[in-house]
Amino acid sequence: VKELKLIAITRDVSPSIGRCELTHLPRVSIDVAKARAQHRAYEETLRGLGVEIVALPAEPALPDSVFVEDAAVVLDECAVITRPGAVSRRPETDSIAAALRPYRALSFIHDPGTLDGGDVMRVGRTIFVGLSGRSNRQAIDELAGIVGPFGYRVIGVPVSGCLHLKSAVTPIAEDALLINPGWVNPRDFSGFRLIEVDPSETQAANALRAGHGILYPAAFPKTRSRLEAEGFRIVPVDVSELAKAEGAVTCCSLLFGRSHRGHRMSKRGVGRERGRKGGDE
Ligand code: CIR
Repeated sequence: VKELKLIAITRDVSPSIGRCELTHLPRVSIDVAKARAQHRAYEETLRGLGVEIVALPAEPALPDSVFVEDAAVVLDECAVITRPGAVSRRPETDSIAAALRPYRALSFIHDPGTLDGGDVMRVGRTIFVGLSGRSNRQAIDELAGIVGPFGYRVIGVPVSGCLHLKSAVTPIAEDALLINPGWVNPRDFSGFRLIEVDPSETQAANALRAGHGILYPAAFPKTRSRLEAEGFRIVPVDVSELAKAEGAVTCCSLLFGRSHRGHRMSKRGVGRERGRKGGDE
């Protein structure tokens, strides 16, 4: 089988990251230079796994803009530009829409919907969306309307105790999920092989599957051992500075396959965006 080239959109760490949104952690000072160095190493690690990096310049006025995952949901068939739950993060989406336009037809989430990409987990043709402090039922319904025609089933799942659905559960194989059962109900994911984080490593459920490897924070050795014992190939990355901003490994990239169809060439593409209205987008 010929493999699809993977692309990751990333964005440099904002110099204002110290003013990031915080929900579950106390504010501590973030070393911007160190955060940048770790972010570059993260990009390098993705490159090592065969991923092409499309790096956007830092946005000095947008503290959380390194966390590009929250601004869009990219599927093979389309990309959905979100409307982030935190008001301070809404201006992040314009530049992400511009970066995705060469690759995908775009659709948009509208007021009163709010959606963070960190709440959206696709496994096969199922898209789980966390009902968190950031994402609401209206956005789930709107997303379902956009992706339903492509054959996706969208399921809202309650999340409590953490920021996003993907703080609590992430895919590590076609049929396997890494999960913290304290923050989501494992019964919402019946049918999957579930691997639980080590109970002493509550933040450890966020892993990023890329190519043949799984990018995984160096901070969680016990859960890493569990994963390796189950045969998963772990590629550790040190993301300690961005963790102070409540970021983990999935949130720093938008990872997708280069479209087979050559979206730029297709008549359905540029200039025929669905649901683009004026206003707060
Ligand atoms: C926020 O609260 O929005 C940021 N400080 C952290 C966002 C992390 N995003 C993610 O895990 N998808």
